[in-house]
Amino acid sequence: MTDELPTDPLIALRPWEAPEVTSWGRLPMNAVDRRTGGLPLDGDWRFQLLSAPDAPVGGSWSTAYVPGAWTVQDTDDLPQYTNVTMPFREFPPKVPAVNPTGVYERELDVPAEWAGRRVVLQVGAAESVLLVHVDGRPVGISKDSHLAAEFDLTGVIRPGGRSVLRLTVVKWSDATHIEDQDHWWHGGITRSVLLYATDPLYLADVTVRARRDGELRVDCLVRNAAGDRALPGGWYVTGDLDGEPLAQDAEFDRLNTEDDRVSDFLGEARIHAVVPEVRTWNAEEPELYGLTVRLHRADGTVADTSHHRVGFRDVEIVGRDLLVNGERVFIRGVNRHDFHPLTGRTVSYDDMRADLVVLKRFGFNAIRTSHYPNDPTLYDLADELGFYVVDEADIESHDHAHEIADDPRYLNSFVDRVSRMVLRDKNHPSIIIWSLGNESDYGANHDAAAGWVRRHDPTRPIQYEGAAKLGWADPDVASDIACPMYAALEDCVAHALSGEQTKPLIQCEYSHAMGNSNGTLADHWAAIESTPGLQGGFIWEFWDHGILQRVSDGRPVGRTGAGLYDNGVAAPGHRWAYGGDFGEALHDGAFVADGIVFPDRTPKPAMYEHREIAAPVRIRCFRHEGVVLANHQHFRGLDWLTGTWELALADGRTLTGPAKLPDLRPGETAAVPLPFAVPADGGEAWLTLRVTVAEDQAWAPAGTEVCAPQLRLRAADAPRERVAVGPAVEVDGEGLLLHPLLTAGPTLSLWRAPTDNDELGGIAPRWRAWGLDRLVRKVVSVRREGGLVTVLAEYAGTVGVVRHRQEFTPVEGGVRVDESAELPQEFHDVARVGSVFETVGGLDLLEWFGQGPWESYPDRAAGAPVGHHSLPVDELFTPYLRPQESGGRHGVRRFTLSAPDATGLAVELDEPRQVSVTRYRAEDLTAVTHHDELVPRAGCVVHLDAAHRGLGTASCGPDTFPSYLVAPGIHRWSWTLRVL
Ligand code: IPT
Repeated sequence: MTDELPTDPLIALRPWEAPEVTSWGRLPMNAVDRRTGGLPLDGDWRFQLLSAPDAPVGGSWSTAYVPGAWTVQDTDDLPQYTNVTMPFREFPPKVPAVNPTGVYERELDVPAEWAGRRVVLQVGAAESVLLVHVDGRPVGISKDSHLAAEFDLTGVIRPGGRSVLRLTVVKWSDATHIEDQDHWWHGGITRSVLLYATDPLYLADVTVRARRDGELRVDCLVRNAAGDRALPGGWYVTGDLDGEPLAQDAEFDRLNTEDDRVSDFLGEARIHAVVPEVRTWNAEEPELYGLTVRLHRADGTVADTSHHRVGFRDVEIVGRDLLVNGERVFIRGVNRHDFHPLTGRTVSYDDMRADLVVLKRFGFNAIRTSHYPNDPTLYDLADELGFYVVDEADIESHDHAHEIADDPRYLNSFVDRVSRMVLRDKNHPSIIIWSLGNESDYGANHDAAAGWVRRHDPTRPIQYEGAAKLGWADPDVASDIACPMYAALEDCVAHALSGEQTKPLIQCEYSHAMGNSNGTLADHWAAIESTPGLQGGFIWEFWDHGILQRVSDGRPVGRTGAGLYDNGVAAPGHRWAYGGDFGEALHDGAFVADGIVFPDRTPKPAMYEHREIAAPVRIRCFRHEGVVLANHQHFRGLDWLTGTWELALADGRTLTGPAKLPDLRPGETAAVPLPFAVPADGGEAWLTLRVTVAEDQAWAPAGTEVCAPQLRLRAADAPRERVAVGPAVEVDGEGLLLHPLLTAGPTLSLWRAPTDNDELGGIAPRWRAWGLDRLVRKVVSVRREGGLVTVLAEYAGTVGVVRHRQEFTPVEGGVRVDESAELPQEFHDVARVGSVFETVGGLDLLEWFGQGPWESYPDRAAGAPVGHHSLPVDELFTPYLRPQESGGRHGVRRFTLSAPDATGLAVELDEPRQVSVTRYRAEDLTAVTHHDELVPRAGCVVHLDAAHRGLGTASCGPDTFPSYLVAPGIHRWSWTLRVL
């Protein structure tokens, strides 16, 4: 830095500490989509990273790839993760003097054929202030890190000539204080850069409104050379829909043009048509029409063209219901960030499509673009694949929310960000709600932005959690939706039943997916589907934001890391980095890993829970009608689906047969025949309808399973009596069972490696205080009587003692273990009560009759049907980024653990129990912080639980429900161990 005032006016202005400067020289945002080539400027640029925006640019350049954050491109400015806390101490609008600033430079060869045309530079996204220079001349400034900025370069560059384009990106600015979202901090140009040319006479904006009755209105704004030249006479606009000219039926109005002399520099025109027998758009059947709008010169030649995909649909709020095409649709939503484990923020078409395909396959129909406008392609894909979108403006002032919401210096930026989002995205049928931002308190700046939207786009409701929380039914706040975050289910239900509800209640965030989580999701949906006034919500969140990191040098791998991960796990020598892993002094740890998919988009088990809860087809049993099938969709028939019946019997048999789904409209039900007779014998019987896609869908090939609803047709037989046969079992001096296949006999376990919910919800610290992680076992007595051996032991914690009794009875082929544990009142809420033992190595296959095949827990067991399942032991464990309790299976009746030669052990449980078979002891999991540090044991660690605490969502939001807690008092359980 020098003491002299910088000569460059863009630097001298210090726009990075001037909130009232939202842009300079930037063109108005618009929704025109020309889809014509232009000149892509993506690729390697000359690059240097300065320590501050006013530091001199040196002569030594490296390269940086555009689009991409420099924080993952081998610079010394690495990613940092903080949630609410700002990464620096300065108060708004100030920022630290040390302020990483990337200078990107490249040559621009401007095509000679652009002579006479208007030339525009588009920078897709830059974080957080963009300064543009061409050949050293200042051209513009832009803020708003997740929306494009366009600059008119017509008079600045010379067609046929070569210019030097410099984009300077300042990382910290006044805008950073309103971009305090909960994800990684990065810097750079994170979306594509493009140079394009238009005719001097051009479409400045196109607004499409298409209603479900077929009415189509297209409003066009027309300008001449950026509005500084008068419009030529005689111009007009035409349009066609799916190739059919709209002109014949269309009424064409040229408003405010030279005819009435209202304006000679801004042309306004409207195409108005009614499409007969229109195919309407909804998330289930996203019917789109292709609209082309053409601007003609007086001689009929085309000056400009814009392409749009139109979905005819209505959104309205009637009473307390949000209606799409008159239907009260359930919002099965998720919050989605633009995230990628290699690039940080930059996402490709293929990535976004893959995101949405996964969501569709798992029953989601809605996305909140948390917490900023997502990449523009996301909305095209949402239109095409069928999602309801809450489009959210890039405003989160979390750490200084209260001060900023009413700060007039930030007024411009609030209105700017909300209005630019609406101007860009207004033509997407998928967007049904505008959101004013996230976690920014509520102030006059929000009302100003809401006022702008209400005037510009009266066709969609607005939501803003910060306003709604002042009163879910308050008519005076800037939110048409009651959109709380992490509200208690009972409060939502109470509100809906109170008679006071005036707005749809759709939680903007609920069911926090951090680690092993999403307990009680089924309870939420049971309430939502049965309580008028409740309409759904958006799970927090889609991604675990783990950045792929080399363990050797701690650096992000960057763009070239494809293939260095698989199935949710980073390749050896790599790991998924979370907060703190890049040496950040200030960070929020693993809170950034809170998604329902792993960083490589591998679904977590909770996804299957969601899939089942969202099932389009449900079955139930009526004694007189037999099996009844119901269509739970809002718009679609069942013709796109087919199915297979599966009957699992406790005796090991599984009968299958094709299912013909009846032709049902939404909401209809019908009795359906089974392709087999249910055998009179065989014990407990479970009927599953495996529903698959009949014909290829845009998001799933034929054969993809979409749900597997299940019914119990017959309860289990009464348990067998215990008959002692054979010699007494052997126990050691400590009263521990000796068995050739066990390396550690069964002991009592009250502990699990705390989940993120256990830790952050405050339960695990309490467990540790009680000493549950280090209970001290003491044998009280070992009694031998007949064939029976009874062992009494005490397990002492810091505040209480648990009395544990084991009775070993020799039975046909093995040993039966009857256990009881008496928990004192002091241990009133523990992780589990059950047995844990360890096996010899080599038993690598688990086969079980119970819920599966994926991981399930007492309050997350709706998506795992009962049946005969089988998986290698190594695949039972879910590789949560921060190791924690994992791999459980709910409702297990019996299992075998076997070696390839079919030797091994078999366990039969007295009733369906929570079981886990992994390579890790709980303390192995708590000893490390990342999955890659785990060293699997040769044998298996087996837990059989009489009771296991639900998972809940307490890392952010409500804990599990009382019915899923493990209470004090006496717990009893029995199991039989046999050798195969
Ligand atoms: C809520 C935020 O909106 C979201 O960005 C994320 O941080 C989430 O919590 C937790 O992961 S805000 C919370 C303080 C209620």
